Amino acid sequence: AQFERDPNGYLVYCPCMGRFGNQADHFLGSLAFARALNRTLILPPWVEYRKGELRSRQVPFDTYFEVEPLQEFHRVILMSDFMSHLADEVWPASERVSFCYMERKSLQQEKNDPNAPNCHAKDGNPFGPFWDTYNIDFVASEFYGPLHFDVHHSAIATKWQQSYTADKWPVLAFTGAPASFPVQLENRVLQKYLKWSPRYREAAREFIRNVLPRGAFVGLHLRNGIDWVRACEHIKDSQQLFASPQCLGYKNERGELYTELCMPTKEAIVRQLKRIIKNVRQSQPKNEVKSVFVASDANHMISELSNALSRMDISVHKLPEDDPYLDLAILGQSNHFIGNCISSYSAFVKRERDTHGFPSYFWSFPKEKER
Ligand code: GFB
Repeated sequence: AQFERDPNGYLVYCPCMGRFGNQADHFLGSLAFARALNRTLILPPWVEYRKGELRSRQVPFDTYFEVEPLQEFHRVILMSDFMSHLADEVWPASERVSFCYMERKSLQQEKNDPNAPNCHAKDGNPFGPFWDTYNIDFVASEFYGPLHFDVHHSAIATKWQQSYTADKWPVLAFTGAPASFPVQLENRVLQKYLKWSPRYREAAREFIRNVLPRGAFVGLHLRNGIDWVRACEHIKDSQQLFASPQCLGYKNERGELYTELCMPTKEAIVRQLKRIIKNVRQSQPKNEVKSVFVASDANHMISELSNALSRMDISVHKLPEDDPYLDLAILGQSNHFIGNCISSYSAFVKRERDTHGFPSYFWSFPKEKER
């Protein structure tokens, strides 16, 4: 049978924190966690937010990524497949328990609420819409603290298995991802099992072939929307911010945070891009850079970059319509990539490129003075 029950049990979670980059970090950690517990990972849909919409949208996992390559690493099943073919038998509605570390207060809850502590797994957006997508309601809550998810540095997986055996707890359903953000160093390599779906692979290939001029191209990620400007203010009082360990190291062994790492100036962007293009001209004269592809959430700087590069005969491009996933797929294929060290969206591209041995750089890194 195609959908045979896994006697070792299942694990499911809501990617309830952040947008795609955050969810991807969490996915890699959850995959490692499911494998350490030897439970099948139920592949959740990606949670997306559209302007003007009150409820998140749930996009099936395989819209963007293939399921099969993941099987090489560990057993996985699409959430829709699990719910329609296995849930009745494995996880009947009367036995659905939500897992959280400790009590989560409901948004409406009074201070001295007489009700028993609860995970309130469906409280608010995206929590409610996520589980509603599959008509899942919870009948009880389970607090798993002080267990945690760091399966690489402790025997915690065994403790999970002892506390929650598969026969008594066939499905562990987590309120949030059983993983850390940013992704643990040890789990970065799991990126190699995330392969773009044929639709995105094809779309990226077509754009590169039909729109970009023949020859090498540099991919840029410019993260500069208003949410980002605000987020960058936290640089001042943090050791790490979002994906910063990808360039500074997980223990800041390659330096401390500084503002330009988060918000490079326009001048610095142009300077660094030109320098990289010149370096490529010298080191790889046969594979000259002919164009630049810009991905951005806000300002693509198309005219500034076009002006700066016109004398080098290099054209600057972006997608005709906003598509965060196609942007990612194209950046992954560029000959050279410059991303934002703090952004987990850039981090996705960097990890994917690392699996292919493609070169990547970060804006304003290393720090100007130290270069
Ligand atoms: O992916 P994400 O968690 O990365 O969130 P960061 C940024 C979102 O902005 C992406 C859009 O999922 C996209 O929807 N976006 C960013 C882009 N860059 C691009 C781009 O080049 N092209 C397109 N089309 N869309 C942080 C979060 O975002 O932002 C934090 O990690 C926090 O949780 C902070 O919310 C403000 O890591 O960049």
